[in-house]
Amino acid sequence: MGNLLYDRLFGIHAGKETPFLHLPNGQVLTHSDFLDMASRLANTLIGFELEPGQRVAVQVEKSPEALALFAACVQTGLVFLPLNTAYTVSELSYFIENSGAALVVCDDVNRAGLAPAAAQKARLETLNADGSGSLMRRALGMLPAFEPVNRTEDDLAAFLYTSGTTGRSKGAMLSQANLLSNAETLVREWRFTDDDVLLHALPIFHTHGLFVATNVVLASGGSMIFLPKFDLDEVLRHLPDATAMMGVPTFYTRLLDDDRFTGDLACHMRLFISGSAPMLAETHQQFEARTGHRILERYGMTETNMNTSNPYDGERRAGSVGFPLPGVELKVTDSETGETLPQGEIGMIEVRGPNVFQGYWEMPEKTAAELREDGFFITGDLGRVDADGYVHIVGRGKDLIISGGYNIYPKEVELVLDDQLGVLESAVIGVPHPDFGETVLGLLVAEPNKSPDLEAIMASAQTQLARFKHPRKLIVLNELPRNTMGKVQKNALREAYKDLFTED
Ligand code: MLC
Ligand code: AMP
Repeated sequence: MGNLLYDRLFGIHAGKETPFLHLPNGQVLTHSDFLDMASRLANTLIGFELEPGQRVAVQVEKSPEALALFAACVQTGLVFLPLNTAYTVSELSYFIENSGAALVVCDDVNRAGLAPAAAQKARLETLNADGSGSLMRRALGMLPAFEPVNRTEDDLAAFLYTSGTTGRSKGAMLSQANLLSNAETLVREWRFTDDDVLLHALPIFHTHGLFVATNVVLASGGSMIFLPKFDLDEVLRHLPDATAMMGVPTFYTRLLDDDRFTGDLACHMRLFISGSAPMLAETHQQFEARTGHRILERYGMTETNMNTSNPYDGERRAGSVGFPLPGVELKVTDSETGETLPQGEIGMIEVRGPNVFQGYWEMPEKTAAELREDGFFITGDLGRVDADGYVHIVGRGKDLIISGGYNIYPKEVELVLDDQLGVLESAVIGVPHPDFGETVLGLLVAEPNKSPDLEAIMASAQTQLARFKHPRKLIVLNELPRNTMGKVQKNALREAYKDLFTED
C-alpha cells in the first residue's frame, strides 16, 4: 500500500545531498540530513508504542527538529497537531483534552504548566528552539532509517484547530490526499523547482507556513531560508539569497515601511506571494511601484488549504484572489437558500475538491453545518466572481477578525470579558490597524453603578487568551447598539470606531 504523502514529500529526497534548510547561523541541512533526523524521530515515536491515527500535539518554537517531527509523524502514520506558540496553558489544555492526544511535545519552559493537562492520557516530551530537550535526546540514540508505515490517501495526516463563532475551537481533520494534492497543484501553478530558495519567515503551526510554504518546497525539491520568525532586519539580510517569498500582508507592509527595502534588493526575486488575510489594493500598488513585482495573492483556509490563486502568467489583479485552482470547484451561493447565484452577484463562497478537509474532530453537527453532503464546504467568506472569472472576497459572513494573519473569533474574547467583575456585557469587533490589517477592540457595558477596572480586565485576559487575541483597547459604553430583534449591531460599532487606530 505504501505511504504516498511520505514518498512524494520526503522519500523522493532520500540520499540527496542538496540543501534543504539554510539556517540564520549559516548552517545548512541537506535533504538527506533532514530525512536522517526525521527517521530518528520516527524510531523514537514508535518506541513510545503509539498507534497510527493517534494525535501528537506539538507546541514548540520553529526549528528544523520541529519540522522533522512533522515528517516523523507522516512516516509513522501519527496525526500531527501543531499549536500556536502564543497559546496559554488554559487554551492548550482544551486542545490536548479535545484531541485525545497520546503525545504532547512542548518547550521545557512550559512542561510544568502542561503536565496536569497531559497527565490523564498523554505522554509529555520536550523540544526546545535549539533542538535540545527530552525528545531529541532520545532520538539521537536511534537509527537514521525508518520504513514508513502503510497509509491510504484517506488516512488523516494532521489536525489543525480553528476557532469558531461559538468560541469553541474545532479540530479540522486533514487527510494525506488533502495535503498532497494541494502541495502538488501549487508547485505547478507557481512554477516551483529544485532551484528555488524560499524565504520562510512564517510560523510552522498553521496552514500557510507548514502546508503551503514547506510542502511546496518539499514537493519541488528546493530549499528554504528558515528564519525563526518575521524579523525585518533578518528578512532584509537574507532576501538577496532567496528566489521566492510567502507572507501575510503585514510582512509586505512592514517591508514597504522600510527604506532599505529597495527595487535593487528585490529585482532578482522570481515570486512574492501573499495570503491569509486581505491585502489592500494600495499595498499591491506600492509594492509594484517600489520593486516592479506584482504580488501574487491567493486565498485559502485551514479547512481547505488553498482554493484560489492569481495566475503566475497573466494578470494578477489587485483586490482579487484569482481563479479556482485546478481541481477546485467554487460557487457563490445565497446564504439562506444555498442556491447558486448568477455570475457577478455577491454571496457565500463554497468550495469542493481534493483539498477540502474530512470534517471536524468529534463534532458531527458542526461538520454537517459547514460541509455539505455533496462535498461543498461553506467557507463563511462572502465574495463574487467577476466577468473574467477572477474571484473577489468582499467580506465575511462569519464574525471573525484577522490580525496579522491570525484568526480571532470575537465570541471567545467576549466570553472572557463578560466574566469580569463589573462587566454586564461586551462586544468585540475588528477595526482597521496600520500594521496588523485589523485589530481587536473590546467594548464594555458596566453593571449598574459599577466601573470596571480595565487594567485588571486586561491582566485577566492575559492568563486566558493568547497575546494576539487581546483587545488593543477597551472602551466602556453606556449600552450596545441593538436592532429591533435585540441583536448587537456590530456593523454600527465597526463604523463608529473604524479610524481609532489609523488616524494620526
Ligand atoms: C504578534 N502579536 C500580535 C500578532 N503577532 N498581535 C496581534 N496580531 C498578530 N498577528 C503581538 C506580539 O505578541 C507582541 O505583543 C505585539 O503583538 C507586537 O509584536 P511584534 O514583534 O510586532 O509581532 P511579530 O512577532 O512581529 O508578529 C507579527 C507577525 C506575526 C505578523 C509577523 O503575527 C506572524 O508571523 N503572522 C503570520 C500568521 C500566519 O502565519 N497566519 C497564517 C494562518 S493560515 P507585545 O507583548 O509586544 O505587546 C491561514 C490560511 C491561509 O490563514 O490562507 O493561509
Ligand atoms: P484560517 O481559518 O486561519 O485558515 O483563515 C482563513 C480565512 O482567512 C479565510 O476564510 C478568509 O477569510 C481569510 N483569507 C485567507 N486568504 C485571504 C485573502 N487572500 N484575502 C482575503 N481573505 C483571506
